[in-house]
Amino acid sequence: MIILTGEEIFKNIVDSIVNLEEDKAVELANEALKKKINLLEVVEKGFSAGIRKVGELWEDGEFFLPELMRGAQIMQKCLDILIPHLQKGSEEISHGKVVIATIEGDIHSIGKTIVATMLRAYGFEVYDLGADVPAEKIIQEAVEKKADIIGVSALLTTTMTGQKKIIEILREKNLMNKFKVILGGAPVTSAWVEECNAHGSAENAIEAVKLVKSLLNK
Ligand code: B12
Repeated sequence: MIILTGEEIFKNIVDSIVNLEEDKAVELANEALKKKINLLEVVEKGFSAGIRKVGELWEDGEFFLPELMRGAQIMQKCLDILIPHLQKGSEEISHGKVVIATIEGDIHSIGKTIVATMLRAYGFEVYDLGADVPAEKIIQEAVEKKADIIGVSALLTTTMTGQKKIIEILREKNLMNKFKVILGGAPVTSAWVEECNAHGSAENAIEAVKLVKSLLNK
């Protein structure tokens, strides 16, 4: 029997996603659980790194859309195994309420789901509205749930404008003082956050937790 270290498992996970090997990816997810490897690292250094590599191969024309979709499917299956364990031991008290969604026109949900999971694990009450959600709906939910934070994900340059729209609507409705709005997704830059007049952005789930904590003084 070969005993793998954490770093070797991360590399094998990346390879299993890039090679679209579902059985192997699932086996490695279970192995990481069994070995009690830091699951956030498993997600970030393993599965997320793998799916981003698939994205690069697709951009370079080495992969086609069905392969990109297959990679995402395998990643989702593995996340379904890991997420309940990431949430285990979550703090019971609520440090604040977060409404999170991927903006209208955009079906990318993987990163947003990881952020929602980590926020829950750190004791925030999270309402995940899913993907392809209209700006008006996100605001309506935030008002109804009396959220402290609105988190908006966008992975496409064409849907990023929806992040700005959220803030424009909040301003029109005089609701800007009720929420902190945070943005995320690969194309989001600090210049974009500034242009939108948002309260911040985060490159990954741990940074998102730190950002939410600092915005709520936790
Ligand atoms: C997987 C994937 C898909 C999957 C999505 C499956 C799913 N259920 O999510 C599928 C196959 C469906 C897909 C479809 C498409 N995709 Co796609 N996809 C990707 C890919 C390879 C990875 C995205 C991902 O899951 N990354 C892993 C996660 C963990 O990272 P993340 O999303 O960045 O999230 C992290 C941070 O950004 C941050 N974060 C994320 N959200 C939030 C929110 C908040 C509030 C905060 C604080 C932080 C935060 O924390 C997360 C955790 O670390 C990217 C490439 C890339 N490098 O991003 C292309 C990519 C985003 N896709 C792209 C494209 C073009 C498409 C399609 C238009 C393709 C097509 N022709 O149909 C469609 C879009 C359809 C639509 N209307 O949305 C382009 C976008 C180009 C652009 N500049 O706009 C990319 C960049 C690929 C490329 N290199 O060209 N895609």
